Amino acid sequence: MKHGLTIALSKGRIYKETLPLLAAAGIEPLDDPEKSRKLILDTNHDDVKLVIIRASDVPTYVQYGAADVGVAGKDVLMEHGGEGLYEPLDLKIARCKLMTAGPVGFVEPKQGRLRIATKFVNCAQRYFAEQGRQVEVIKLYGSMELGPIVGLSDLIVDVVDTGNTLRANGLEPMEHIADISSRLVVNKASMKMKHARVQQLIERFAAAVESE
Ligand code: PRT
Ligand code: MG
Repeated sequence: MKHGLTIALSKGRIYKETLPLLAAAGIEPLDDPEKSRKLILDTNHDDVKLVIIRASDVPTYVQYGAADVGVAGKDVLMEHGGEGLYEPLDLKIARCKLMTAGPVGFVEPKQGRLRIATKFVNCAQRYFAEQGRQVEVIKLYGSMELGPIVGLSDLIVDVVDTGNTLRANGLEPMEHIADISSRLVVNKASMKMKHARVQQLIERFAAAVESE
């Protein structure tokens, strides 16, 4: 949108936890993305729209200006690299940890390359390279927990909250890579061209985060 504001969000936990922040900024969606099949939701403001997309696509939409702002997990941002984006605010929602995990009692072999299954290929490569560990990273799009069970990989890199999903699959969290929370991201051109609008949103979100 040339004027107005387009906000990119993913369904599920990010949408749910962003709703109160939007409300604090006076923005109310007119539809529920969990019930509607619409990909663009109107709001109580004619010129404010929400686009509902995959969590991992949010940085791309904002980078290319298809959305002016968005909410994305730090895991997704680390993996994307953050080109073309400002990241002005930690929203402190959808918190979790990026970790390595492996079979309970796993002992790392002294020789050979570890195989790591993950959708966070760049994060995993960077983490192990920084430690000078030789690994082979295998890209998956989901259900990483299966990797070690079926012998696809030794370990996985994934986000962990309670750890229940790992335990249910005979795995345990091992090494902590990063603390994760969701961030407000802003397209660089929108930050200039729609400064007043974007700044107001940042300030209202910031106040709502503070009061939590
Ligand atoms: O589902 P899709 O493939 O479209 O994308 P996504 O899984 O990245 O989206 P979504 O909505 O599930 O997650 C959005 C963001 O929420 C992530 O990018 C993280 O920043 C954040 N977040 C916070 C989490 C979790 N907590 C979390 N627990 N994302 C995923 N999980 C997974 C976890 O990997 C496990 O498989 O949820 C499952 C349950 O976690 P446990 O540890 O409580 O069992
Ligand atoms: Mg998911």
